[in-house]
Amino acid sequence: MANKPASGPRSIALIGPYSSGKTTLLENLLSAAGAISRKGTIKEGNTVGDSSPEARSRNMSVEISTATFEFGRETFTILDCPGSIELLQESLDALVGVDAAVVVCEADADRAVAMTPLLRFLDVHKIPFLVFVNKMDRLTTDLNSFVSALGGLTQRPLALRQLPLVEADEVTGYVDVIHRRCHRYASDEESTTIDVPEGMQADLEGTRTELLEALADFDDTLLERLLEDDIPSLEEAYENWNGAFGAAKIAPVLIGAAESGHGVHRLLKSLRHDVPENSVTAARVGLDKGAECVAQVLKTYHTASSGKMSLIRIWCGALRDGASLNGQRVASVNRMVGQEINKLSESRGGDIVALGRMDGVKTGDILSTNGEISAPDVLKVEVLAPIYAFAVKAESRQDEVKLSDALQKLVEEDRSLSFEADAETHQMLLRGQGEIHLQIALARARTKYSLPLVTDRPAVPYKETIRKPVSRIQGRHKKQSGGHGQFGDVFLDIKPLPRGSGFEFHDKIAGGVVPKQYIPAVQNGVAAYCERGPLGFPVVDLAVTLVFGSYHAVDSSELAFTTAGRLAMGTGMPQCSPVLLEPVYTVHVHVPNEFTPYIQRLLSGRRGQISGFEAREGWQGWDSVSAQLPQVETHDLIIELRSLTRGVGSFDCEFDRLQELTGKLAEDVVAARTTKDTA
Ligand SMILES: Nc1nc2c(ncn2[C@@H]2O[C@H](COP(=O)(O)OP(=O)(O)O)[C@@H](O)[C@H]2O)c(=O)[nH]1
Ligand SMILES: [Mg+2]
Repeated sequence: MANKPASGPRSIALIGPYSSGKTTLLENLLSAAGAISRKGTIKEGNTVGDSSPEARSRNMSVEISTATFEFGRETFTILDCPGSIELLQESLDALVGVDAAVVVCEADADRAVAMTPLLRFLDVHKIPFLVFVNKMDRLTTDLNSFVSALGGLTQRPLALRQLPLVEADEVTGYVDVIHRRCHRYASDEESTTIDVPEGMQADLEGTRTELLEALADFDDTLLERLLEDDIPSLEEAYENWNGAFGAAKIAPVLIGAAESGHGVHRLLKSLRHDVPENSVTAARVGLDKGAECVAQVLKTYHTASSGKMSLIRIWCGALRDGASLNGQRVASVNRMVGQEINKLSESRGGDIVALGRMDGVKTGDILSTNGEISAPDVLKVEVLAPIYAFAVKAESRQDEVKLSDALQKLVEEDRSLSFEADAETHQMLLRGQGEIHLQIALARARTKYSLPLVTDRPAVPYKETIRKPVSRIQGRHKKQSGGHGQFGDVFLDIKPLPRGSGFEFHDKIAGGVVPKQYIPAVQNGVAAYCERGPLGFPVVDLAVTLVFGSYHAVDSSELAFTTAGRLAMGTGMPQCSPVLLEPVYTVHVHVPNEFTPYIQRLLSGRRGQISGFEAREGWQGWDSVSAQLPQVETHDLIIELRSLTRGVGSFDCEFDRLQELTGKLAEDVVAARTTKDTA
């Protein structure tokens, strides 16, 4: 094989489930490339990735770490993405900006389904990827069944590029399917070549044929030759391979054990050979033309030492210090390696670099010298809808002002995080993708912004209404304690209205028994009462009619009539058979259809009324189950949903209506409301 000329910088994202070994793999790639001399480990907490205190304390990646290194005269930037499903937004935002992805996973067929959201995203956005099956040192399951389970989740055929060499129940190396060569792993070094064992020959030829057939599926010449038994040469197979990978038509599967460096050197060589260069990727996304510098923001960081940093992918053109992007001067162009930030004087197409202090620039933005280029569809990433929330407030009252500033920064760093004051409960709500996601945000608020927060369960905005009418209820306010007295006297009819009608006030005073100017005051008193009814909640769906009353020429006043109105309500409402109303949401739960029956049980168990289920649009093998679910049951729905569906289930929901709540549940809500008041 002829050596290719050195190409420009290329970038690769490491993605895959939590704990599959991505951060370990990054460390070992850096070591294999000679970029670091001492390898860190997750256990010792000294890897290049995961350098933030939140990551170290949890032993998991909480945000993207980047590392740039040289390998054989070529520059690679690796983005080590967090694997937790709750931190998915980070990975999606970054994936659109890389030349290829490495899906790092363990050979566990049962857990393959957890990778559906990522694989689907790679397919929709036509991003080249290869699979690195890690932890082959723990030979617990069957590689073939895993690969076929994974293959069912992507439109692209998966092709085993290596077969494991098993000696004495251990994977000690691999057979290269294209080269027909066998390699035995040598610790941390390039492997040694040995003869392909006799027993593996048949398997090797079979896998090789499968691979060629997969390639022939979209290459008619190759197909014809295969039909005529004209088997192509190694060079031809190799070239086909490369083009097919870069065009996102096939996904190679490599194996190894990152922790011991096994298969890592081979992976590095594959990346060098197979990952498309900038010109190919930029053409794929349609940003390869013109002399302009065009870039995209993949991630925003707020660092302690250098302030805001926008990690960008340069699609085309060159970028120098002092240039302008979207009308803003670029203050500094930097290389980020873990926590280290180093200034660069220039960068070019294919580079991933961090720009300092670009105010007003957000993750996902397309930046260009003329500021007029908008994102092509393939580069647009949807922001995930929030599915979990905490009510938050500053631990100390003096920090209230700092609160919104810190939350603003957190939200800038992570688009799937949001906060707002709830209009009805007046709580400040921090929303995101799950409990871990929000806990990480809270830990950051505490450490990075010195803002300790306390959390609470979000309150449900219960309401109440009445079921029976009453008439001519009197409210009489009279005070005569020397000087100017107070006098107001009203009679009200109160009656329930249909759900959703709100509050109505009518005036049926005849003969001026309550003078005109006092009527709005009565209405105000009634409305003030309705802010908190007999059960302790805002009252809705009722009509109140002022039917009679009396006044005093000297002592009557607006205030006296407001009080009279409120008194009449206080007397009348408890006689109207008040009832609690709880908000009910329409929810759509999305799961692989093998889980559909569990979800129906889950929703029924949460007082849900299931309205049906159907195939989820655009998601092969998935269902969407629809139901009406009380709001209080949506709060931690995602936690149980994930535990029932290997982490992949999700839902969306919207307010539908208020519904009567009676019995023990209602009593508990009212009791809790009363306790809160007296506490
Ligand atoms: N047995 C074994 N364990 C590994 C291997 N690679 C990583 N690990 C371990 O798997 C755990 C998760 O690794 P990490 O790199 O943090 O995974 P990430 O969440 O994908 O970044 C750590 O305890 C690693 O030591 C491997 O090749 N073999
Ligand atoms: Mg990690």
